[in-house]
Amino acid sequence: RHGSHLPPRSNQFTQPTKEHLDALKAISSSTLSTLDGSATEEELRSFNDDWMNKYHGKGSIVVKPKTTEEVSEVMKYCYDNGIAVVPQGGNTGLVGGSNPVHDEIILNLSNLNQIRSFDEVSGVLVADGGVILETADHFLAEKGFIFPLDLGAKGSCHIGGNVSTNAGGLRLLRYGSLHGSVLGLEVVLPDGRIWNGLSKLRKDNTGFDIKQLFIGSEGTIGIITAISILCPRRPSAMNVAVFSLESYEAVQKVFAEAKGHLGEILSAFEFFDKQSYALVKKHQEENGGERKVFETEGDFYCLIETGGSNAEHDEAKLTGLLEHLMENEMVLDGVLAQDSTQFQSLWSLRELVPESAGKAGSVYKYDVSVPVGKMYGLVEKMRAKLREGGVLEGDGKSEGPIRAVAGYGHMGDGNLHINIVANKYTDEIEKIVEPYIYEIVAENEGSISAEHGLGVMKAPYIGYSKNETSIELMKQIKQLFDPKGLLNPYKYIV
Ligand code: FAD
Ligand code: 2HG
Ligand code: ZN
Repeated sequence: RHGSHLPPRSNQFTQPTKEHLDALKAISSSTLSTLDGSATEEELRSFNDDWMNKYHGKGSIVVKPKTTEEVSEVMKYCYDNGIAVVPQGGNTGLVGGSNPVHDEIILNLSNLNQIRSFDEVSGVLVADGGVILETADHFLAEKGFIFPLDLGAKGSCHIGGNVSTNAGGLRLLRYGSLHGSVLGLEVVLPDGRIWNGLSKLRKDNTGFDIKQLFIGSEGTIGIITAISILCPRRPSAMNVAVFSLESYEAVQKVFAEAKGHLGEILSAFEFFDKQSYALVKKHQEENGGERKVFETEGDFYCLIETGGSNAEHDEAKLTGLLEHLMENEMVLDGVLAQDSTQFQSLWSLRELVPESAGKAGSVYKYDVSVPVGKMYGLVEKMRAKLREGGVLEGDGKSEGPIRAVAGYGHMGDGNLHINIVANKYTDEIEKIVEPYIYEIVAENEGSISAEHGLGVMKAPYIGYSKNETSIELMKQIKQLFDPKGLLNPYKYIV
C-alpha cells in the first residue's frame, strides 16, 4: 500500500467518550477536548496536524500531564480501558509519528519540563522528557557545557522526543549517537508501570541494556518521562566556513581534506546542492533578509564547523585548510565567519533548507543512509524518475507538479536528505517516488531511515532495510512491552 492510504481504524481500540474524558481530567487537569467543548477542533489542530501539514489526525482528547505519576495514571487508565494513545513531544517529527492516525488520545509531554539535576564534574544532566532542546542547551551553556545534539528544530523539539527518535542532527560527527551519550531513562510503560532506569553511570555491564530499546522506539513501547545524558564541555572556540563547489566529487575531496587538516576539532561537515541553496535564498528574500554570500556560486556547497579549546590553535588549522583548498582550486569560493552573527547566518544557509522547502510547497521527504560516494547519485536517479513520470521538467527546478528536487544532508555521517517540493501531495507523485526510492536505497545496502524514523510513513517499507529475523524480533519486543498494541498504533512495526 502507499503511504497516503493510511491503515483503517482498528476495532480493537475503544472509542474515547465523554466518560473517558472526565476520568482523564480527574487524573490530569490540563486536558483539552472537543467532547466537552473545552477546546474547538481548530484549537486541537496543532496537536492533530504534523509539521509538514501532510498527516492529519482526528484526536478529540489531548492530555498534558505535569508529573511522571500523572503520565503513569493516564497510561494505566487507557490500558485498562483499551484506549489507544499517541505520545507527542514538540511535534516536529517528519514521518507522521507524533499525531493520531485516527482518534488516538494525544499524550503531550510539554508540561513535563523541569531540569532535575546537573553535575558539573561529570557533565551528567538529568531532565524531564518535555524539556525543549534549546532550553536544555541554554541551561548547559551557562555552565560551560553543551547538549551533545543540535538540530534545526531545536526551538520546539523535546529532549524526550529526540531520544524517542534517536535524532542525529548537525553534530553527530563530533558527539556521536544518543545510543552512546544517553546514560539512563525513566519510562512509563504502556500498562502504567514506571520503569526507573535513570542511571548516571558511564559503565554498567549488568545484564541487557534495556534503555537502548527505548532510544529510537518512536513512542511504541513506552513514554520517556526523563533522561540522563552525558554532556561534553562547550568548545570555547568555534568557527564555521561555507564553500561553493563545482561538483559532488569536489565536495567529497574537501571532506577528506577537512578530516586530514582539522582532525579532532572538526565538529560538522554538511553539504547542500544549488537547488537547496535556491530555496533558502528565495525564503530569505521573501523575509527581507537577502544578502550576497558568494562571488562565485556553484552547483554544490559545503559547511565546515570546528570546535576546540584553543582559538589560536584552531584558527591555524582552519587557515591551513583554507589555503590548501584555494591553492589547489578545490573550491570555487569560500566565506569564513568573522563574528557570532556571521556564524549564525552561515549556519542558517544549511539549517533553513527544511523550512524553506516547506514554504515553497508540499514536501516529500526522504532521509537515507548510503555510502558517501553514492549519495548524490540517488538524487540524480530520483530526478530522472520524476522526469520519466512526466512531473518534473529540467534538472531539479520546474513549473510542473514538482517545483524542486533538493539534495542535502549530513555528509560526515553518510546521511542524505532528498526533498521533493510539489505543488500539492498527490497519489500520482507518491506512486512515482515510492517504493522506487526504497528500492534504490536497498540496492546500495543503505537505510531507508537514517535519522527521522519510520512513523506511519515508512512502517510498510521496513523490509527494504531490515531482514525477516530482525522484523520478527522487533514484533516480539513490541508484544512484550505492549501486548494490547495501544501505544502509537499503525506505526513503526505493523
Ligand atoms: P515529536 O515529533 O513530537 O515525536 C516524534 C516521535 O517520538 C513520535 O513517534 C512520538 O510518538 C514520539 N515521542 C515524542 N516524545 C516522546 C516521549 N517523551 N516518549 C515517547 N515517545 C515520544 N531529526 C534529526 O534526526 N536530525 C535533524 O537534523 C533534524 N532536523 C530537523 C529540522 C527541522 C526544521 C524539523 C522540523 C525536524 C527535524 N528533525 C530532525 C526531525 C525532528 O525534529 C526530530 O525527529 C525530533 O527528535 C523530534 O522531537 P519532537 O519532540 O518534536 O518529537
Ligand atoms: C535536516 O538535516 C533535518 O535538516 C531535516 O534532518 C531534513 O527536512 C528534511 O528532510
Ligand atoms: Zn538531518
